[in-house]
Amino acid sequence: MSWLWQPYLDHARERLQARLHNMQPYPIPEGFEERRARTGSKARPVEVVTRSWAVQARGIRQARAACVAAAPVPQVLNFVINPDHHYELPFFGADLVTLPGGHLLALDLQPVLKQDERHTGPVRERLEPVFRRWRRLLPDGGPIPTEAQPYFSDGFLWTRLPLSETTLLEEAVFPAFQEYLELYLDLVTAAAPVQNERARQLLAGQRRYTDYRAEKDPARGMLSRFYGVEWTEAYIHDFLFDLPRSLEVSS
Ligand code: DBV
Repeated sequence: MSWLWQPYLDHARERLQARLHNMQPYPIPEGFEERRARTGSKARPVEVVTRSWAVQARGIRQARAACVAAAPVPQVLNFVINPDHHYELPFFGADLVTLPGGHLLALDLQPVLKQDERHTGPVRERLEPVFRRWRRLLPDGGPIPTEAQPYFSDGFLWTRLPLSETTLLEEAVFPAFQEYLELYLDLVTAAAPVQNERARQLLAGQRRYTDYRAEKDPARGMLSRFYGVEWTEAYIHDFLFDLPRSLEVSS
C-alpha cells in the first residue's frame, strides 16, 4: 500500500544508520510489529495497518516509529527518539497525521527539563534559526493545551494543512523534518556522558514526559476503535511510551 509518510521514515532510517554509533535493533514486544483491522462502513470496508519499527544506539535508549496506514486515511507517522538519560539530550518528536479533515503536523526537540537553562539553552540556540525558517512558510496550528506546555520547546513547529496541499509538504514540512532530525543527530554525536546526579535528574524528567505522553496519547481513541482497548493500552505502555521502571534502580 502506498503510504504518504514512507519517504520520511526511509530518510530517518537512513540518517540514523549513517550517523549513529553501534546502532542495533530495539526489541519490539510480540504482537506489536504489525496489526491489521477493518474500518470504514459495511458497504465500503477499508483495511488499516499499524506497523512498528525501533532501534537503539550510543546516546539513544529507543528510537521508534509507529506507522498507521489506510487508503486514503488515516495515515500517521509518529516518530520519537528517546535519549539515554546518561546524556544531556532532548527528545526528538514528530507527529505527522493525515485524517479526513486534513494534515496535522508537529515537530519538536522536546526538553527533558524545560525549566533548566543548562538543558534548554544549547538546544534553543541551534534550533531557533531552523524553527524560524520553516515557521514563516507554515500556518500556525492553533492553541495546544496549557498542561502540554512543559513538554514543548520554543522551537515547536505545529501546523495544520488541507488534504489538497502538496507543495508545502514538499517544500516546507519534509525539509523541516530533515533539518530537525539532522540537528538532533548533531547533538547526539557531540554529547558526552553526564555525572550520576545529573543522570538521575534527567531520568526523573524523562519519567514525567513519558508518563504524560502515555496518559494523553491523542491516538488512543483511534487505535482503540481499530484494535480494542486491551491491545491499545499494552501498545502505549509497553512499546510507544515504555521507559522501563528498572532504570530507576539501576541508574
Ligand atoms: N500521536 C502519538 C502517537 C500517535 C499519534 C503515538 C500512533 O503520540 C497520532 C499514533 N496525533 C495522532 C493522532 C492525532 C494526533 C493529534 C491520530 C489526532 C487525534 C484526533 O484528532 O483524533 C502533537 N498530535 C495531535 C495533537 C497534538 C499532537 C498537539 C492534537 C491533540 C488534540 O487535538 O487533542 N504528539 C503531539 C506532539 C508530539 C506528538 C507535539 C511530538 C512532537 O507526538
